[in-house]
Amino acid sequence: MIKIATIAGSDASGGAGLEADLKTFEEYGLYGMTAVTVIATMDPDNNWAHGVFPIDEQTLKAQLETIFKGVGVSAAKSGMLGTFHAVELTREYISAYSIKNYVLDPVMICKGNDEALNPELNQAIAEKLLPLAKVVTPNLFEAAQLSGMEEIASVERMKEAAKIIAGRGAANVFIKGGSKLPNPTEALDLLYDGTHFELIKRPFIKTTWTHGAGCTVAAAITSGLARGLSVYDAIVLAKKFISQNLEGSFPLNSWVGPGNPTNWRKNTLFT
Ligand code: PXL
Repeated sequence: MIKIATIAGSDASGGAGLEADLKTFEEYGLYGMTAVTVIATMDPDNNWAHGVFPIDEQTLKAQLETIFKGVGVSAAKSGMLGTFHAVELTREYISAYSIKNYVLDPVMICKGNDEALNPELNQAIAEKLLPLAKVVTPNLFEAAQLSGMEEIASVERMKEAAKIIAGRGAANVFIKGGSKLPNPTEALDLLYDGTHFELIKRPFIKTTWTHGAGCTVAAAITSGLARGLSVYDAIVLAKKFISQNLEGSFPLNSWVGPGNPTNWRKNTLFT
């Protein structure tokens, strides 16, 4: 059995965070493990406002010992880290256990917020984790934060940002254009491997709420790498997976709707 881990927040509503990661690992036929960094909750009496409850350093370290020392993994990803000690411990374990297939999802905002949760934490993520990342998966906002650029709203600007982020140490930079680019009928993402740019296009799937798509894409890329795919092939497969996931998205309540990680089974993802 191929083993894989996520160092990420728990989303009590189940659509994002490590819950999305685990569901994705499962669909790829892998054995998933989790180190919980924060617990995110949503308040049904206050417009689904997010609460974030950090896990203390000792408890996080004990989880990482279990996973990396106690079991071992073929690949790992990190998502919402939330604290400086989570950034530092992630750096420590990914490097001490020489995890080559490490995917950094630099989660800086939750859907709907355009403010970085903590700019200093984002800088720590850039400095300590980019040099370890086989792939980093920022959206346009996160790419601006990681590159120090202002607004990114064109493919040319995405390329500029990708070069800067690669210069900060990431082996491959995968910037998700999403719905914020001028032509919203197309989901346009950019992969830069330090030498070549590759534009990856798929039809844009319009959903009402989608929640957890970024987590799912990064988890799917990590899963592909764990299975031995190249970075490019892992990304192309992850894009198929997220398209089918989003085609099956559904409402949880009037605020939020996750994707459906099992939806690909109805189609032919792996053919
Ligand atoms: O989608 C970003 C995200 C990541 N991780 C956790 C979250 C969210 C958004 O809600 O709760 C734990």
